[in-house]
Amino acid sequence: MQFDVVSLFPEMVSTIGEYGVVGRALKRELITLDIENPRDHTIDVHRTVDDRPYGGGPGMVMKYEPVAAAIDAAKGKLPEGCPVVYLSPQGQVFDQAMAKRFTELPGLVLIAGRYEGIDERLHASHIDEEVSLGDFVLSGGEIAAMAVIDAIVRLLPGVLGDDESAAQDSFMEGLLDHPHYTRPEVVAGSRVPDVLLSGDHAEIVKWRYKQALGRSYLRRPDLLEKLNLDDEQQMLLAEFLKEQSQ
Ligand code: 4GO
Repeated sequence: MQFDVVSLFPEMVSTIGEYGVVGRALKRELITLDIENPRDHTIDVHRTVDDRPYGGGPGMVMKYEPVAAAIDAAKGKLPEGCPVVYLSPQGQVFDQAMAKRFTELPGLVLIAGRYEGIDERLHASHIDEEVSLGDFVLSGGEIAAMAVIDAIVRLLPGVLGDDESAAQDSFMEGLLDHPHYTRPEVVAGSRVPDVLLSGDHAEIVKWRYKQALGRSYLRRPDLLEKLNLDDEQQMLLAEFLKEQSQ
């Protein structure tokens, strides 16, 4: 999959390609990551990318032309039919389902805004989707674009190794993760749950699933609402709550 990010801070964005899972995917040529700086698409001597807002008020707005030219350049490098996504708190909220949908694409252009954002007219002419990481404000779209890329790349076929991708067991989908433990068996007087030391794989799978259900119920009831639990899941959750109260 090919990613192109439009950003005034290209070095900030390229760091995601230097570490971990995304770094490995880049090295193995499972993805490409390119960056277009609107400043390289200015034509005035001052290389101006921002200007004062019409109507007045504080802050600056990213100018139409340099951003439009940067998007055009990015699209020119990618296959036909790669959508252009603008990151902002006004967008549709990003989630795992959206990450999955994006993995079907040959590529993605992500626009990282700065200042008060981009000239509104870019939405009609150049932008296909507006996406938000959640209800908070960042000083730039770069970190949001990097998060979206990370979430997509780890879902691409062949990116995670066999042991890493166990975390994608489909029956855990839509739930919070279960607790994890590693050596030593006792730390600060706290023991690893016996079941995890039992070697009974079926019991361990069941325990983890029950924990995932229970944690989701307690911390994110909105997630469970969406899942419509069947009888067996209801029973496991009831067991969790009973054990919790003991
Ligand atoms: C995205 C971008 C928040 C998000 C942003 C978010 N803030 N919640 N700030 O995903 C326009 C200029 C948007 C700064 C950008």
